[in-house]
Amino acid sequence: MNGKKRIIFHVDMDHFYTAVEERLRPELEGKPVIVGADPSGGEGRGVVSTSNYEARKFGVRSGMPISRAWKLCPQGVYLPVNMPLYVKVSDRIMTILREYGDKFEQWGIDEAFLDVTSKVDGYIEAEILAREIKKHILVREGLTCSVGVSCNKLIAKIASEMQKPDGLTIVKEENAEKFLASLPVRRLLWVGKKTEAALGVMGIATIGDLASHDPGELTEAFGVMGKQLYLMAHGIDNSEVEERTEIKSIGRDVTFQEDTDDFDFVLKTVDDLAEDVYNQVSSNQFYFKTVTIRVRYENFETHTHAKTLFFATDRLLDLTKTARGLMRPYLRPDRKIRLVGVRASNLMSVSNQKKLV
Ligand code: TTP
Ligand code: MG
Repeated sequence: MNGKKRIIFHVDMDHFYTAVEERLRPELEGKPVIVGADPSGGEGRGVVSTSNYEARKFGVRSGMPISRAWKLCPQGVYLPVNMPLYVKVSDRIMTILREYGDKFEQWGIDEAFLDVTSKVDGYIEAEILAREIKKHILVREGLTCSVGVSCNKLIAKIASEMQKPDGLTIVKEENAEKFLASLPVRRLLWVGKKTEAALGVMGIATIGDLASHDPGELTEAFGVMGKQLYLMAHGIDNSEVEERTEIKSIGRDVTFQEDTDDFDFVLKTVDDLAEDVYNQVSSNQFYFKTVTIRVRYENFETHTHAKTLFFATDRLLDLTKTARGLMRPYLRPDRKIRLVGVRASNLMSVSNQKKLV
């Protein structure tokens, strides 16, 4: 730690699915647009995925039954969900955003956190950088987003919701508690309907109410979560911005019916496991870079051994050859094997990989 105060951005695209559709169909301009299930003239089942801000004026909201949306806004333009399109646009936006942060964390299809601490000196520079990011996305993708800027993820996320659409909200650390105080508790991450109701019973409606409540009583009512709620209400959140791929690795292992020293059989099993792993890796459209094997001997002594390749690959042969190579030193005439496993990690999605080329 260098002691420098962190500066964190939260970027959230405005009415994402409908915005992407509108960008492709200029004739939708100014109309209420709803993406979701087929309304079938008001008889449709399923829900609204999202609606643009014109449709929101009629009360249409994400998660609402599509039949209800139809009642509220029969004149709206209803479009089906085109997930591959939104994923493609999302990937491009995330590639833009990633460049701006020391650290980057995607959070859902249209949101990300950036830690920009080393990129800016203070909040004036942070504002300039946030405007630059907003402009970059607008010029490249024709889409607007809302940005929250603060000293941690919690406040940055709440800030980004404050002035949607096309917003920019900066909350300095010294103003954080005051900023939070009047907001409903529901705005805090992790506070769902149930917690909101339980807090309501205790007379807690706003984040300010929560902050001034007796922390002991909160812990009594909610356990560890109570302490967390109390800290959040005071604007305290030390969690890091950290990149995560949802699936970190894909692996398979097998315990033999009988411990074996038939090493041809062991290697054949490694090939089979590698093929299983490969099928799952490729059906998720991943490239992998690291291969790990696991061996358990008859006395349960267990070893893992990994190799990281110089390149990311999506070839079965790279997986089987590497796994076999890693396994060989463990095939010893004096030791029977009980279990073997193969794992691929350091995964990246094919779409990201293509962008690097
Ligand atoms: P959100 O960012 O929550 O919503 P939004 O981008 O449509 O609108 P806002 O301007 O308020 O940010 O979600 C992003 C996308 O995720 C949204 O465009 C559609 C999808 N989504 C659903 O499919 N179902 C849901 O219930 C929600 C909340 C979102
Ligand atoms: Mg959004």
